[in-house]
Amino acid sequence: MSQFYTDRQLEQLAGEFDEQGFLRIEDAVDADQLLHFNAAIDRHRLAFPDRWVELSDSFCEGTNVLPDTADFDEAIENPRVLDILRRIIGEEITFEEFAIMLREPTANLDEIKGWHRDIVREYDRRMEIDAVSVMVYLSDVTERDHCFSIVPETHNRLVDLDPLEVPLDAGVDVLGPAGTAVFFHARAIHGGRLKPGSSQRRTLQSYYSRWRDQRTAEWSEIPERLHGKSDPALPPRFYAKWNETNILEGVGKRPADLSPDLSISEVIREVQRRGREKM
Ligand SMILES: O=C(O)CCC(=O)C(=O)O
Repeated sequence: MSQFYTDRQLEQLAGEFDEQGFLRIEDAVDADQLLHFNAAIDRHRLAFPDRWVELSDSFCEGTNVLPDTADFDEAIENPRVLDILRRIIGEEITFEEFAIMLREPTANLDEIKGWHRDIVREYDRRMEIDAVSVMVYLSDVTERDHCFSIVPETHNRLVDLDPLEVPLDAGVDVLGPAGTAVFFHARAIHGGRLKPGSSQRRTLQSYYSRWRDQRTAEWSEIPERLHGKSDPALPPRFYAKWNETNILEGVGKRPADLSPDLSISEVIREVQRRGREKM
């Protein structure tokens, strides 16, 4: 039983997600949580600059922050989001990955995150992608701001569409006030759309899948604080992948040929570069 949605609402939301490949709800996070998350980001960047990866002058990401702080646990476990995810994925739902994304104002509008599918970049392997991402906006995203864009139904009915064939101006820009949550299927074609007058855009992003599958990415360590937790409000195997070493071949996996001396940031940069080559 959800305390936020009726059964009928959950059914409608899950139905919309299944058909469109994405879903947007406002007020997933309240004003106090927004203040808390934004302040936690500032603290983390100051205290742990090495955990942050810059993939371009507009793209900065914190990918392995959970070992350093419990500040974002409530974003991963947000019941307003989880109630919907449980309907979409079922009780086998498990947490995969968490990242903080900052999209900075820039005059360089060449987007590093052009149209793509997540996790696996090879077109022929697109059916292996089976995860749901939830992106929570911590700043307002207006038509003037860099935004997340998605091509509806490309997770399913239009799954044969190749990201390389999608025109730059296609897709739906998903705008919304701070506190909005956007759920999207990782197989749906999506990307960032950069705007010349954008403010800094801040988002939190979590990925979820099923606990029986391989892990989709190994960038977010799941600390004991989370996997040792016994919370009846959470799905039963929510942090089951904390020690999973079987990682899906793709942009979530450290390539075996890279030097062990490279930091996670350097590895992610290289994996993203190789991923773009494979498209
Ligand atoms: O919203 C954005 O800026 C891009 C997000 C994206 O492409 C991704 O999360 O894979």
